Amino acid sequence: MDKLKVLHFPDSRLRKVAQKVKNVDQNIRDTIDQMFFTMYEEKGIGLAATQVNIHKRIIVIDVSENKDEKICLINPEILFLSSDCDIYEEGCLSVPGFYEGISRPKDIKVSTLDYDGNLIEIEANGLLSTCIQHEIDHLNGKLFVDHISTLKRNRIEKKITKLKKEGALIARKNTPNYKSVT
Ligand code: GNR
Ligand code: NI
Repeated sequence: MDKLKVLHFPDSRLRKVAQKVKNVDQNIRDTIDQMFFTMYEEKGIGLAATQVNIHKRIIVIDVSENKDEKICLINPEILFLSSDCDIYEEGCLSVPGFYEGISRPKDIKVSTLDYDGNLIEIEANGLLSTCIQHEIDHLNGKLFVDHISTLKRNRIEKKITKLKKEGALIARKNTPNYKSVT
């Protein structure tokens, strides 16, 4: 299977709002399989279709230690967000090498279609809650850096742009996606 290319901030395609999936057919399931493959290869705990330039409302997640608990969300809708928040150190495959503490609602409830096209509800807290919110943001063209100060965001944008120019960040199929920033 081929790894999909992950777009990097500040690519404007990361700002597109993804479209609802009309039918969970074999084509969609193939996309989901490729997204899981890409997410595991890139050592991410989640991936939104937007990040691989597919503008459909599809998310894959695996926050388990043994990488054996696949969760896929299609057309997710937030039903509940708690008023109390939690801060997690967030990273993003589209913002490689940068991490910031982000405050988000602690507990959430979402309704979503699953891999088989069945409508289900998921209640989440902790890292899974954070991850689902981070991924739904992607489907709406939003990134975790939008939750931090403009000063910090601009600094990150400059550094990533510079690394790309130097060729230190190479987004190509089947190659390591980036060298870490030290
Ligand atoms: O791999 C990832 N780790 C992560 C850590 C804290 C909060 C969110 C995430 S998601 C991220 C993968 C990614 O970019 N998903 O869109
Ligand atoms: Ni992300």
